Amino acid sequence: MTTPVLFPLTGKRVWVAGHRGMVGSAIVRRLASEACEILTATRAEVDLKDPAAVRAFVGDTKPDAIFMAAAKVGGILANDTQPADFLYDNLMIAANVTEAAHRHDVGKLLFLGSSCIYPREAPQPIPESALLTGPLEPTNEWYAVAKIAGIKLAQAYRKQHGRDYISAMPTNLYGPGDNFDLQTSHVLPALIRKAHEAKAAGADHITLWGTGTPRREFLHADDCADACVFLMQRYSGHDHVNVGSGEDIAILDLAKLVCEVVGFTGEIRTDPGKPDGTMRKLMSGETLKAMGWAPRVGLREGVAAAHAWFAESQ
Ligand code: GFB
Repeated sequence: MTTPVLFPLTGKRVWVAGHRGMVGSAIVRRLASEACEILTATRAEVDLKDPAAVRAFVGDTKPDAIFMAAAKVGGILANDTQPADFLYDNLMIAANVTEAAHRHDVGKLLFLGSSCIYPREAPQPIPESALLTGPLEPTNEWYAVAKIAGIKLAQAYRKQHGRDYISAMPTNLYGPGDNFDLQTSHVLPALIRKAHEAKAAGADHITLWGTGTPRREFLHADDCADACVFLMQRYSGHDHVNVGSGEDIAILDLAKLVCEVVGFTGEIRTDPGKPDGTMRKLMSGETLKAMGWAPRVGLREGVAAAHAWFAESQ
């Protein structure tokens, strides 16, 4: 049975912070089927790292609800090489938006985190209760610490001020509008690009980073957006909620799937000189499943759609 709606979006003014990003744009697409007014601001209009600018925007536009989809994001290498940016930018964004929401009486806020908040050696599948039970994965601890602070901000404003601020923790996401830059992207867009370009160039191989043995769970951005809208409407609680697909795959098997979808038949090589990161981070999706939510986009279908989007954008 699906959990009832506690916070209807009908007639509400809803700010999607980060509406140009992959997740933010998916939330905007998803909200098109709700009778709400969508508010957006570009980075040039409001710098989310500037407290006064965020406060002024929220005061002027008076949203009823905020989806916090804005973040500095990137793959394993970007996280590992720009720790100050990943920590500072994400801390500032979380703190500024949450504080401005409280000051201007925004009724509901959903903060979006990441599965990297969990300890490196967390039990698999990872329950929400594993948060802060052990050391983090070093390649992304800076981003993880900022995202943990975002969860704690939502909980603190709930506890001290009675605010209905909640958090969702999505797994590794992919989809249209993803970052396909090979140095800074996540693995899935990187593999799509590598296979696509190798096929076009008639190359005989592509090379993965790391050993290919780590496992990752992937969720399409449209499923993530649907889960965020679901939680915004139907969840009110202190604890963050995992948002995943419930299945993971080894990176080498993912590469094979991508090559099949793209039509690249060459060799797949590995590069153990590049970091593997955490070996596994499959989340438990039981909380959200028990509320009546399920993902819709299968991995092969989603990869094909992401590849089509990439090919068209070239
Ligand atoms: O997606 P990814 O960069 O991030 O890497 P994480 C996942 C796995 O894919 C790692 C391997 O084991 C990589 O070594 N991989 C293989 C590749 N080939 C490639 C490639 O060409 N590019 C990339 N990027 N990876 C991120 C965190 O961790 O996940 C962030 O750094 C965030 O903080 C995000 O949480 C969701 O899954 O390791």
